Amino acid sequence: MTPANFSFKEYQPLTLDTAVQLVKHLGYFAEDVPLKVSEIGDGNLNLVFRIVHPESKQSIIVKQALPYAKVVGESWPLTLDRAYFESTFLRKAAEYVPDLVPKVYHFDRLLAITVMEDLSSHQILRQAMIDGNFYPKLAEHIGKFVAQIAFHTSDFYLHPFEKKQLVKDFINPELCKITEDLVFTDPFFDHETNEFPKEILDTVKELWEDNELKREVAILKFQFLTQAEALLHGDLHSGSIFVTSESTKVIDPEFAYYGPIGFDLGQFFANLILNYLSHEAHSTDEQSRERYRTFLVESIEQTWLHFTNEFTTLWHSKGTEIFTKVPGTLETFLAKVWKDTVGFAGCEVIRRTIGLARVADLETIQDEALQHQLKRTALRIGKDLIKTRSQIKHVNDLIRSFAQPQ
Ligand code: SR1
Ligand code: MG
Repeated sequence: MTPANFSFKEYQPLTLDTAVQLVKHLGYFAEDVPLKVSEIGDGNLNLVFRIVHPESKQSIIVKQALPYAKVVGESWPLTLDRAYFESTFLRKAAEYVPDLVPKVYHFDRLLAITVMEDLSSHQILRQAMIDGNFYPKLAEHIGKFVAQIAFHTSDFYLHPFEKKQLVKDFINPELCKITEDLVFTDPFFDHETNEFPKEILDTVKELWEDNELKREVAILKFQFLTQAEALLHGDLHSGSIFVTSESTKVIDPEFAYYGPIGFDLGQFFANLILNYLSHEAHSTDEQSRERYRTFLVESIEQTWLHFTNEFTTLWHSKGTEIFTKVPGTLETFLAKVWKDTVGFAGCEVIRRTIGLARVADLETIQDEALQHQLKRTALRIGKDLIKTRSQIKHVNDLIRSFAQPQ
């Protein structure tokens, strides 16, 4: 029975009961079957319900945007439109990389809900990396994911009218503003959203007083604001990736918008770098630490390699823009993407260390002295990536910037 106060015609946050009623109402399960339901959302923003038929084991996910940011509370109102951006991105991505995203079964803009494939056979990459698990296909999958979506939504491939229509469809001002503030602004000033142990205040102050750094961050922020190169996921950190040893699924693209291609790669690399640092604490012995760090370093190398190979193949086989035929144009463009990737990675390393929405990789380290030391190291690495990105020409230079004795 639908409670009298619940209507599928106006927005209301779902409860365990109404989530079940909804999937039955939509016809995914018969009215009379008993279902198991749990709220499993552990992200910063949304409700996520997993609904299972205990006998057949058939299961489904209902994700609903809340009208505020869950990580902060009702004092931070947030548009429900992000559910639209998420489902629209997932459907677009499925045109090019169907195996790398969850299937969307149903979207309702009014209720801000997406009904989608249950991926509970997978694990969130962030925790999986903290646990030291290996994912041999990760680099290939993420390189392919970024290259396929970026190329097929860029001016190198689309007719200019079609591309500009997509740019319009993905004008996502509220979610972009979060990134503009939390990634590109607040961490570089003494702002109330920052949080860090008082023991590292001296290092943080150095960062706030570094005007050369701030001028470079300003350039990166304005690139984020103005360079509509391709459709981006917009929040490609290790909490937005589900993995098994064979499969990778990119989730949570509610921050999707048209931006500089290096932003997605930069966020991904930054989160691998932070995990690399955190293994100073999480690995139990030197040998396993070295082995795991080798995996992380190779994942960065291979992601860039797969990205460039895939992008290059698409450029030559499907490029429609006349300048794709001019020798050297591709190399110049990829060099630009690389430089941006390094700079954006630097910003992400810094924000995940001292800003809002920090990462479990560092936050869960119990040895406080070690945690503080690693946070200082992370700030130094982030700063170097931003300031010296023009000299970091090759993926090996990037690796040298963080994979040296600490
Ligand atoms: C208020 S949202 C905080 C962060 O969570 C999301 O995953 C994004 O990374 C955002 O910056
Ligand atoms: Mg998210």
